[in-house]
Amino acid sequence: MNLPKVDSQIAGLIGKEKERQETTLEMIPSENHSSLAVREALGSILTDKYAEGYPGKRYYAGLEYYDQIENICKERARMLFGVEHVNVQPYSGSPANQAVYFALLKPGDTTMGMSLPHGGHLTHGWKVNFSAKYYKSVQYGVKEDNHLIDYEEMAGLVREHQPKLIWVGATAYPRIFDWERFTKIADSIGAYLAADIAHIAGLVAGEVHPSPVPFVHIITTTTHKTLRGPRGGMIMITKKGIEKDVELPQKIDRAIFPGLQGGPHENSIAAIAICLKEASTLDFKHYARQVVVNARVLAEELLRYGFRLISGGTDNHLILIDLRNKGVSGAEAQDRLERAGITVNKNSIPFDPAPPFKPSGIRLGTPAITSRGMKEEEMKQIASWINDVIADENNCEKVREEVKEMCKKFPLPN
Ligand code: DSN
Repeated sequence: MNLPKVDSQIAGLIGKEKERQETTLEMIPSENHSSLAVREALGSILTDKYAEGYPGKRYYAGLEYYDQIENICKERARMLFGVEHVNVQPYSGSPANQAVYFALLKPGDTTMGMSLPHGGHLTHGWKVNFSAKYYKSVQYGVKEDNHLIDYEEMAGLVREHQPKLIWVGATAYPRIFDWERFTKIADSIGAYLAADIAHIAGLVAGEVHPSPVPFVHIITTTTHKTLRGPRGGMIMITKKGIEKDVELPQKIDRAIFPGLQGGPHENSIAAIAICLKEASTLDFKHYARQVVVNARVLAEELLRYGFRLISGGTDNHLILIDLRNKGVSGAEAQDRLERAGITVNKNSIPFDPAPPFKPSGIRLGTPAITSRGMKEEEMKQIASWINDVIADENNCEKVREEVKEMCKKFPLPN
């Protein structure tokens, strides 16, 4: 390793972070442990060049191999998800979504998405985000009694406001999306339907969540969550998308470059290509299945300990706990669990009476711990630790030692 000689300060901090990851349970549902091959590509010489433009149509010389890498990446995404066109240049999920708006709407046009406090994403039209400041945003949500998406209310809002673009996707929704229902609602007014599958991309690739491909026009995703790649983003156009608008691929490509971005991060694109290869294997299908099984077992155990779960459980990789009956805020729970070596995040719950910075819930998930090889037995143990720590903060230190012992048996991938 050269880094310690060049910059011992940064090398030291990276070393400490590695040790933190090795000795704690990463349970933030949007995070994962990437493979060594992915990280080798990220740290490769590909970080050195500009590549503005697209393969075969660049604004810089010397890009023979960059072109090949980007084409391989696009083709792998096309094959894995079964789509017609892919752009792999978005720097991450928010820029990908921004490009969809930029390609399809004019400022002031109406867009619709699930509201952030009900589990949606900032870029789906939440009031502090560009998506609500530059466009007229209408938000749908979940029902108060069962926390499932209120499709009827949404259909009514669609009829009333006639949005040009409708988003489906979430950061804290533990259930399956009914793509068919969304497509009927969007088609009834001729709106573009976009699926943001950032959280569930790995579950879709692993065939444990229904694919939106037959139902939506556009799909955006990050590449670093359940898909287990580097930080990055992709935009995909489906057959249905091309049938609606034959120019959609060009509109999206032009929105990314030159519309919003400059030079793509080709080291990330190479790493995305590797993660897509990994996600095409049978091993990955087993992984995705185990992510869901682990989340379900964890949810069942938490219910046994008297935790209230939003929607009563989970169908995917994440769980949202309403902590109000435990007398502990989301922030306090996040802090206690961190002290115990279990990393989760405080999160608003639907209809949360508490403010967003001190919400009533925590969000946790199984993608990263499943990448370490943990299975049902470990989920039972983790639920018991969570219960101990939320019941009494004096248990944090004891649990911390036990977590360390378990982590030794499940090293990080590679
Ligand atoms: N920040 C991501 C998450 O944690 O879900 C969403 O973009």
